[in-house]
Amino acid sequence: MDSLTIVAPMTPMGVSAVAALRVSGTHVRDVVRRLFGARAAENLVPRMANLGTARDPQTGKVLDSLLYIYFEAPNSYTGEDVLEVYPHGNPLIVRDLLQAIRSIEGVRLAEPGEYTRRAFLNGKMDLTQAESVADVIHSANRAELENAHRLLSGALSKKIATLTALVKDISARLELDVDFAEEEADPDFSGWKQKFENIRESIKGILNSFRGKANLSRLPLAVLYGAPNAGKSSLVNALLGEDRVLVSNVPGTTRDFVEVRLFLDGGEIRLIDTAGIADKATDELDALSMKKSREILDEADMKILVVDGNNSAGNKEGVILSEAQAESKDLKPDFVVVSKSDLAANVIARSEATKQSLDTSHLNVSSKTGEGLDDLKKVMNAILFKKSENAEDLWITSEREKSCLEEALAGVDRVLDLLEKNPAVELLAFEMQLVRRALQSITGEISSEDILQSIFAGFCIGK
Ligand SMILES: Nc1nc2c(ncn2[C@@H]2O[C@H](COP(=O)(O)OP(=O)(O)OP(=O)(O)O)[C@@H](O)[C@H]2O)c(=O)[nH]1
Ligand SMILES: [Mg+2]
Repeated sequence: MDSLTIVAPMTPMGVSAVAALRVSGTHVRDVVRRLFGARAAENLVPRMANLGTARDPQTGKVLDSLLYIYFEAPNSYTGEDVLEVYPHGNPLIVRDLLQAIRSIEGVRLAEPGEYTRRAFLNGKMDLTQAESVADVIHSANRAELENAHRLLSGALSKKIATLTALVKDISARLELDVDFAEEEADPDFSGWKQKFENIRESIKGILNSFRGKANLSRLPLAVLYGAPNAGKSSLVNALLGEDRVLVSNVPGTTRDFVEVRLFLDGGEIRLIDTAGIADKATDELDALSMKKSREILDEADMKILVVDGNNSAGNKEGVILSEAQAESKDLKPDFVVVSKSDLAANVIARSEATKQSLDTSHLNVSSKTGEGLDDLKKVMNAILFKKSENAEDLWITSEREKSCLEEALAGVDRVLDLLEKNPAVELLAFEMQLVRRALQSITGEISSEDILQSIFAGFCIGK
């Protein structure tokens, strides 16, 4: 990869109040001069917001009046000279501005992840941090995001550095032993074994924390199901706070399942409204709808059974809930919503037992008055975003880091195996070196062009 100055938009190409572009490299001052004039370039103060009029360097045409900030190397994201410009968020302006900057000699469009790649190459962050930048951007829930922030702040780097130092220290002593090997008849390995066992445990601990990204970015899925007319679609609308799905007093209104996105405290979820499931299908289409409802329930992380609170003989809590039980014999719900609590002038809506909501397995809800909706969201949040036991938990998400750790672990296993056999010290030293190199490649102390290429190719443009 060359060392030209790079430019890219940092924000998506759409209409917004403000957009942002970033330029990084040795030609940044030149870019300021060509866009904003010689005076602007001379008066450039690092880290100060400037208001200016950007003009096309070729034609002199005004592109936009905007804010820009200059960061002087090495005090910038990439460690190079950086210019950030904040035009109005009109895609036409962003394109023209991008074109104008690209046309300046020595400047080209940035590749995906190239800013972060340069930040790594200039020692601004190590590889575990660079990889976590993508996690910070793409985390789909709060727990993931918090972990990504811990990785970005170097929590894993620290663990790996401690391990590497330990391995280095033992290696150094081994090499000393290799030098004096002739004098010593039988080196004593007993103390070392424990040290390696400890290193093995630490590596295994980090390895076991691995959670694949594919799994991480999947949004949790809640599915509403129940008898026709129970009030499922009304509940979706009430949870969203808008009339998104069709509601009517005709049973069988919802035929195909409808999916919406809902924001809970812990993050975004998928919420699916299904066709009512009756004992008997009224026609072929009805049978098909019910089959689909059952299929989607198989994928659910949380099955919410909606029972009609206004449609039960006697309206007794016991009756409604036993109905729910009968209904759910083959589809065990994770939670039961008793709907239409505004209508049910009944025991269940007034019952103290059901009002202590959160720790019970059912809740009275009215889509009309909003009763119980907040509590329902809390329950959904608790079930769909299970809190990790320890707020300080750290897990790795990178396949690359995982395979480096596996390599290190295999090396330590070989060392432990050798130690059993009273080996030649040279052999031990050799294996230790492999372990050290595997650890060093996690943080990128050792890296190759191929590795960097594969890491940063997955980033977005402008990051
Ligand atoms: N008063 C009152 N009526 C409700 C409430 N929720 C739903 N309803 C009414 O109950 C009827 C059925 O509501 P829907 O939301 O369409 O029921 P559904 O479970 O989606 O029904 P299907 O799609 O046919 O399975 C409609 O007439 C709604 O207006 C509520 O909380 N209070
Ligand atoms: Mg419906």
